[in-house]
Parts: sequence; structure tokens; C-alpha cells
Amino acid sequence: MRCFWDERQRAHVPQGEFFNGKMHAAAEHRGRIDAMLDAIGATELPDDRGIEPLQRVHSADYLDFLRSAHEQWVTAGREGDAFPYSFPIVRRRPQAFDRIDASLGYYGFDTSSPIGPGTWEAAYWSAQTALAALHATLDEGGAFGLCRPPGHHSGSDYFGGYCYLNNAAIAAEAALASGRERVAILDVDYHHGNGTQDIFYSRSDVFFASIHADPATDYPFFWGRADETGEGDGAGANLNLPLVRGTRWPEYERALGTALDGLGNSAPDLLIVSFGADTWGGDPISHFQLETADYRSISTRIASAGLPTLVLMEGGYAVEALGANVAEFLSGF
Ligand code: SP5
Ligand code: ZN
Repeated sequence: MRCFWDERQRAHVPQGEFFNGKMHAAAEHRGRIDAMLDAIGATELPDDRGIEPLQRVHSADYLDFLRSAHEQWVTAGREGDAFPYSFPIVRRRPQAFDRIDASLGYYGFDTSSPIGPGTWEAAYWSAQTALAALHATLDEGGAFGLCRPPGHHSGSDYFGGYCYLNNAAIAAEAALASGRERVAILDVDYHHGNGTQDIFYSRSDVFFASIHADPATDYPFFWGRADETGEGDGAGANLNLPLVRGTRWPEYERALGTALDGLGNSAPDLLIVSFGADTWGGDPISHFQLETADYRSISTRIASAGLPTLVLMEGGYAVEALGANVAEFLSGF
């Protein structure tokens, strides 16, 4: 399977994240990359397909914000990474903001996703990596995009959950723009892919299925429940399969079967897999109990759907096992 990656994705260097009342070392750091590259071997560079494919998913004001946020932070006299601290939970609406603090709270939904001087560059090339892997998939039936930073928590105009641009959504829109009629996205990261769900929630041409930790106990808390099934034209095209902490392969396999049945019924031309290795038992921020060998079982089941399949990297924070888990997953295709 061809693998895509660009060294410019290293430019995002989060200095830390805030939870439980204090700063912690960033879980989504560059050591993840080295672990994955070591296990994967050779990678290819993406072409630069420009900003247009990003604009199919993200609003112009959000892209302008993301590109300039850290510069505005520095101009305001601040040091280090830009973080939000005040959030418009009531009647969020577009406005012209004079203060970077207002923009950060408007566009950001958590305190674990810092914006540094290289965040835009890294996120931009992460999205280009997804697009390069998409086009390889359209040509050859499958490819892997080593996306970092990840994407599935980011919506059309917000960042969060270590995600700034929604790589899977950008790839899905590019596939539709190049003539595919229906796309399915299967999200097997430990956390619910709230951004991806939101982007396609009222759409019938993109079916979204996600297997994740129950938001009753886990981040992102406010989305990912089973009763979120889509709305309007998208009614029935969103399938959430929340699982309890401690989930092991037998229960996971049942949910995977349900997800594959559901997305198969939508008759997609292409499958995009948002893959997180944070379902592994030893993950430092997650609570499922999958084993390394289970990743090949997951991908073998996915491959048996017989669809062209694009795999994009999302989370996975146990650096000591990340390479093996990713390699095991890719070996099933
Ligand atoms: C892409 C992805 O996997 N994003 C996940 C973002 C999760 N952020 C949650 C931060 C809070 C973690 N609490 C950890 C407690 C460790 N004992
Ligand atoms: Zn995750």
C-alpha cells in the first residue's frame, strides 16, 4: 500500500495541553511520527493541490483565522502557543473580532489544541497528504495518508481535539468533486469524530459511521450518542456505535459488523477510514483493550467490503506501540 507523508507536518510543535486543572505534556507530539515512519518504511511526498480542496469543507473566515492566528497572538504581545479561554456557548454567531482571544474562543472548542507558529503549515500539509492518498486510492484502489495533525474533531469552522483541518472530510469532498457519487467514512478512532459527523450531518451523499468510547464517559462528551442519526437529507446517514470503557475484540467486532452493514447499504463508491490506534489497551489517554493483533482483524474485515479504501491517520498516543499497531492495521489491506 502506498503511504504519503510530508516533513512539513512536523512544524506543529504543541508545547502542552490543559486538562484536570493544569498543563500536561502534549499527547499529540512529533514522537508519534517517528514511531510510525520507522514501522512503515518508505513514504511518498504529496503534491500541492492548493487551498481550493480545503475551501470545500472549511469556511473562508476560519481558514483566514487559522493561517493568521499565531501571528495575531504574537502581535498582541503574547508568548508561546495560542490558547482560547472564553467560549461563546450561547448564540455563537459570526462577528468581526478585534481581539485574538475572542477569535480563539469562537473557533476553538477545547483547551487541548494549541496553535503555534507552525500549526497552519503542518495542518495544510496533513490535508495535502490526505488528498495525495485519496488520488492514489482512486487510481489504484487503496492508500494510506499519514496525517498529522489529525482531523476528525475539526468542523467546517472550528478546531479542537488536536485537529485543525478535517482531512477525511477534505478527501471525501475531493472524491465527490472528481465524480464519485457516494462516499462512506468509517471512523475507528477511540474518540467520536464529531467534526466529520457535523460536516456531513444533513447530507445523503456521505455516510458516516463511527465506533468510539461512549461520550457519557469520554471526550468529546457532547456528540457521539446512538440517537444522532442525521437530519434532513442526511436522515439515516449517520451511525454512531458508542462502546463502554474496557471494550475488547469480541464486542468491538460486533460493532464493526454493524458499521460495515450500515455503510454497505449506502452503496458507496469509496470508503475512507479515519484510523486511530488509541483503541489499544496501553494508550495513555484512552480506555479500550484492543491488542496489536486485533488491528489486522479490523482491517481484514474492512477490506472484505471490497471497496476502494483510503486510510487516514487520526489518534494513537502510545508511542511504544504505535508503529506496530499502524503496520498491523495496514497489513490487512
Ligand atoms: C484525534 C484524537 O484522538 N483526539 C483526542 C483528543 C482528546 N483530548 C482529551 C484530553 C483530555 C485527556 N484526559 C486524559 C486523562 C489521562 N489520565
Ligand atoms: Zn482519538
